[in-house]
Amino acid sequence: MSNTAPPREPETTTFDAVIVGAGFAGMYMLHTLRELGFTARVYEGGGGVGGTWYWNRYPGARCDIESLQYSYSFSDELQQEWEWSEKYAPQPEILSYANHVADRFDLRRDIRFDTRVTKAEYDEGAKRWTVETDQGDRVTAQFCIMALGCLSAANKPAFPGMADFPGPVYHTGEWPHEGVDFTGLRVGVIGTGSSAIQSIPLISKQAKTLTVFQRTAAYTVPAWNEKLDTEYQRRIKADYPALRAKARARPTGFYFPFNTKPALEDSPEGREKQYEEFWSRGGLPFLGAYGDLLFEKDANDTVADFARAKIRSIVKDPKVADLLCPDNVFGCKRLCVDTGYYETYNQPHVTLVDIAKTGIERFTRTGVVANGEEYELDAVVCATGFAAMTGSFDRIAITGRDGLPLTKKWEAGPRTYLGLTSVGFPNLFMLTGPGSPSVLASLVQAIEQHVDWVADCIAHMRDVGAESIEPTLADEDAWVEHVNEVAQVSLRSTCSSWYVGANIPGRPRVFMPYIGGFPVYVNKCNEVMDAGYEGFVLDGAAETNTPPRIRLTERWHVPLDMEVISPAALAAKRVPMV
Ligand code: N01
Repeated sequence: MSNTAPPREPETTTFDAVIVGAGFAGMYMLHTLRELGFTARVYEGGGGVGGTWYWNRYPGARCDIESLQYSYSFSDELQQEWEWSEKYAPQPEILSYANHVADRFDLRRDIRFDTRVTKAEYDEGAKRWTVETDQGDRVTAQFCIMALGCLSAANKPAFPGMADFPGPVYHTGEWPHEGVDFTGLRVGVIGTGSSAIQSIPLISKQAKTLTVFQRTAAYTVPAWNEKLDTEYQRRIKADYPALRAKARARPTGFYFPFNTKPALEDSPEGREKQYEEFWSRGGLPFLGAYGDLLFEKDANDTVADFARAKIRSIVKDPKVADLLCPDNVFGCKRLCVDTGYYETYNQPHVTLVDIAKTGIERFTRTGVVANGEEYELDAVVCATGFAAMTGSFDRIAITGRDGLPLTKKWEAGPRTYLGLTSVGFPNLFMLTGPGSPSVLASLVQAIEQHVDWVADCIAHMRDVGAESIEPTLADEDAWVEHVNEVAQVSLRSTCSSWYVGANIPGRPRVFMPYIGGFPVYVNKCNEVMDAGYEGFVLDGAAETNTPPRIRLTERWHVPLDMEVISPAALAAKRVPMV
């Protein structure tokens, strides 16, 4: 589904770094390394930059963190010159932004598009990585930087009989560039996560009939998206650093007003008022109504009841409303944000099919069978999500020291030090890898913080003449244990979500992102660096007295003096949204 790239000669060059992926992470990594005087090659499977925003072109795709925050902060000129049109920008605008960044910083000349990395192998003697691609490239680099994206390996279940179905079957994460016209068609959508919830209202506007197959009902909060007020944008830009600083100090890495008081200490009337107030603000900040919602089941029950009452007030058919009411913990799976999702089910041509018990039984020549009944369809949309966080690593044959495959090391779940590195894989960095806040933070900020840390680290290695960096097993084990321990504090670890790999049969069940809060994590990364890369072994360093260079990382120093973000607040279960 990418543009066809002109044929080119396979490369056999050597670089300081190979970067895999030209999404927001790969682009900023390239820019930063070039600024520091390193050579880098980026390989990108798509025909253009943008990663997630290149592939996810389904109707209704848009960000659910305000665009003014869901954007790079590293260049003030960039954040000043770019004008967002809506509170939550639609996918084409975010993709234009990514292209603007690529042009502005002249990134394309070091990116090879339509090129998938197939293999990355560490040569211990040379202390370098050899990277191979599906276009015949075979290059070497001291550093291999995985900028793969957390949600980029599409989950495409192989339903029985799929080959017999003559109509098109789309996946939201690999949407045709030319768009899809569903006018007059009988359309089926499988899945009811964020992608489905964004696309269903728009697909229903075109389709003759729309049948939604739901395995698990999801909670969704209205976005109340709107044109971005120019005066508001002007005010933010007048002091953009202030907004960025406030965002960095938040557990999620993005700013919105929230409340740390416990729901259970409020009266039922007080809670109702508070939930109404936060519902009217809409979006993910709804979870900031109280501090204990993701820690105390009884508190969570109050918000879940409120959300179910909202569903029942919108959906006219009580049976359909019942099916749409989730019975799990509110916000346990990632909260969805919608525009007119529940209202869609009030239309007579839209049908909701509960497949919780039987799943999709099979495809046929004329449609899809579920619960023993055939639904006649012309086209099917699989909004079935992704093999999150580790799926994109699994697609590359990554082999570390002593021939150790990464898939083997991560057989029982990912093991990393800080979500950045893994024992046995020297000089391999992961941007927003498992064990870092990644998907629980505003991803662009999480990306920038990782890129800055990695760039400072690589520059320090050059300063001291170090050939390789690798965490110690003891420090990695301790970090993995900490990541798991903190996850247990949150109700988020209790359900079968993609955070724990439970959306795909056979994957190990491990809570993958770090849930201790973005600033707590950032400070840990900074402490590690300040202490001379504590927990790492830097091999071959000639100059041992050179202090770590904290050039880019400096801007991520966050005071942990706010009650809401301190580890103590986490222990006291008063940190909204983690
Ligand atoms: O994927 P999902 P998504 N048979 O995994 C169902 C980000 N994102 O693409 O819940 C039948 O959430 C599955 O059922 P169940 C965001 O982080 C952001 O929607 O596993 N059904 C579920 O209903 C989000 O969380 C935005 O029981 C099957 C659905 O398919 C993440 O990406 C927009 C099935 C998959 O939901 C993933 O979202 C879009 C099967 N075999 C995405 N397999 C923004 O708003 C899966 N399902 C920024």
